[in-house]
Amino acid sequence: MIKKYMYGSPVNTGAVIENIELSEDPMQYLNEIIDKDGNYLFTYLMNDDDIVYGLGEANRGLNKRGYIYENNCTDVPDQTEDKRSFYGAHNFIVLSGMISVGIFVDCGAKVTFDIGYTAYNMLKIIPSSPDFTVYIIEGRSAYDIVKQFRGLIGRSYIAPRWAFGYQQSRWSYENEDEVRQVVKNHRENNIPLDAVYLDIDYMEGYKDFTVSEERFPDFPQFVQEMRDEGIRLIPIIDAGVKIENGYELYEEGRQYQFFCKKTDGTDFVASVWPGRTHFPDFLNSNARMWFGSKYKKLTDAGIEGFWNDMNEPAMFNTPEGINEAVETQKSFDFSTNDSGKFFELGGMVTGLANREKDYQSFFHNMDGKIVRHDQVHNLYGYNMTRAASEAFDHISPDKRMLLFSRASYIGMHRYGGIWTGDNQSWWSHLLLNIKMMPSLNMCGFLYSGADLGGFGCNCTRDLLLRWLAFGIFTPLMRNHSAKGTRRQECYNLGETEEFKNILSIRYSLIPYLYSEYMKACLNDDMFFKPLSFEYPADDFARNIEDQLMVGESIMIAPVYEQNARGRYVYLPEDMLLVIFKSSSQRRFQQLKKGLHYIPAALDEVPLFIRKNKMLPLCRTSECTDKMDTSMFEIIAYTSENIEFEMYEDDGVSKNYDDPKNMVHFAIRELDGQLGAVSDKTIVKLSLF
Ligand code: MIG
Repeated sequence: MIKKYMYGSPVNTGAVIENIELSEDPMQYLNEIIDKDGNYLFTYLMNDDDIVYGLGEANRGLNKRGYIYENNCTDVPDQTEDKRSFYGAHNFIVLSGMISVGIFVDCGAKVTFDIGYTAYNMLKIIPSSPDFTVYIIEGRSAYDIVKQFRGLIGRSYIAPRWAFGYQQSRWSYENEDEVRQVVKNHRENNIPLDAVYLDIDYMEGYKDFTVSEERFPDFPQFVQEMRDEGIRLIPIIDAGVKIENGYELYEEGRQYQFFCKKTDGTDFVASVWPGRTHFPDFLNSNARMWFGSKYKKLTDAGIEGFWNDMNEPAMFNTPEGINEAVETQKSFDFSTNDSGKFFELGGMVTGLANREKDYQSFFHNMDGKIVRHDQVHNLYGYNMTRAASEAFDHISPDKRMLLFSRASYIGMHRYGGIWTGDNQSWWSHLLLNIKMMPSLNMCGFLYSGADLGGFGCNCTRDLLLRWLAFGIFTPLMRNHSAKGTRRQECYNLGETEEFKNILSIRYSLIPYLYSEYMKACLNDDMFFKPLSFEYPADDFARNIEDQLMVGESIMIAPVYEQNARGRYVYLPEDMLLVIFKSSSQRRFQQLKKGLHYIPAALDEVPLFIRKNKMLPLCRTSECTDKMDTSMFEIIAYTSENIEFEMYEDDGVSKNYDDPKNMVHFAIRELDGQLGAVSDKTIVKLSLF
């Protein structure tokens, strides 16, 4: 049951696809308060054991209680525990306790969720704009509410199957030879690999949709050379367009008036990587179409995937900000050395990037309606990604493209995935990654992942091993790191054998992971679920945040602490423990419901098969192009007849609803003995 309430005159964010009538009932659950300035505030008194799920890409735990979140797309290169804003703004929460209710605040401006920060039992929702829509979702359980919400916002973006392969990135692989070397090192060490990323240095002067001729003399030819190796190249696209006479994008954007404007009608200027730039008005449908069409320059060269960056939008500074800082500096008098002024001066310089004041100084033309940026700030990266996605519908109508973004808002989940931005090579960020994945799924972001190994800081071998051991379960599995940090490719952190083994597990799991991902996309379901969604009556499972359900058959419990040789794992039912050392080396143990200490060496990946479930595995391969999915091995934990429907298609076309896409696996009693039955060849059955 979904009820809709409108306040002021909100712009259409496009987050919701279902047409829902405005409710005439008074709003239940939330108290509505209007302060003396006319601002809205909604409150709810939580019970001591209520859990609050949701918020997608946000800081802290799976249970969002105990902190305050300011949903305002922000470039946050330093994701410490105190941060309130991340790159995405996903305003959906589910209160789960005696009462289960979902709340979605559809608003392009900042929305604050104070979830027991000011007072432990008080939930406060504070939209920063008077124009927004609230959806209240009632349901049987938190999980049921999430599914209804997902129906409301529409089918999630579907990535090609090759995007489930392992992907290697670095800021930046600077030229052809460096990319070749990366591929060669993986292949020579038998470390599987499907894609290599091109970060900003592949461009000519950081100009979008250009390729440096010096670094990539024959780009289409090079793209083909890599394709022949089973490798896709994934270039980055930044939001800002370089101001440079003669540069096509700049000239056209000016001519068609497609850049964001200031009050005086001139194009807004900020500096980012290319130097002085203009920002395309992605909230304008013509500008979207125009910018989107430019991706063709790279798809024509054979490119099949992109990542959209800096689209919060991030900015280093603006001329206005610099002027203010300079004036403050001039007024600083050393003879009095006023300390107040001194700190103001410092703050002005460090505060030049991503200033709220700058976000309030430019405007969008939303197809005729002029809107100040801060009122729709959270829709910017979303619409950049939408521009690309809608263009792909024309450029390659029958073939899926890989596309993901840094900034996002609910609604963007239909157009692309996300990566979670600049984390650090910290153990705490591995744990954050684990806790964030189910929250992202609740908000529709299924194709997602973090920079494995951590973006900033220097990664260590053990951290990368453990992070990959979790990453083999995330749809986007990409190792990425920042300029200036220690080289983080598997072959740069000592012996390669263990890395190769861990990645071999990923490749043998791809048919299962892809199936469960596709089923989640097609049924508005989740790929990663908190335990409480599967075992709602289990009070112990309810509070577990470091174990996740992955698809219908398995549970994972990653090790995320340095020097740990294993960890405690709670089993909400009897399960079969499988400890993988590689795709083909594994140990099994049947375990009873309850708490267990599970040893897991640095190069081991434990997973748990649920009672009466099975896991199909194929043979590992060096890239997805070479996967053989005609033969399977089945690990099953059952003493009864069971079935598993595996979704499988060609991985690139869009024929999702073809009944032939369901592959049938069954464990059945034949002649008094359980055996495996399938349309596929079963090479081995491990039955417990
Ligand atoms: O200001 O393109 O989050 O993944 O490597 C940094 C360089 C810009 C931020 C992205 C990161 C990327 C980096 N970018």
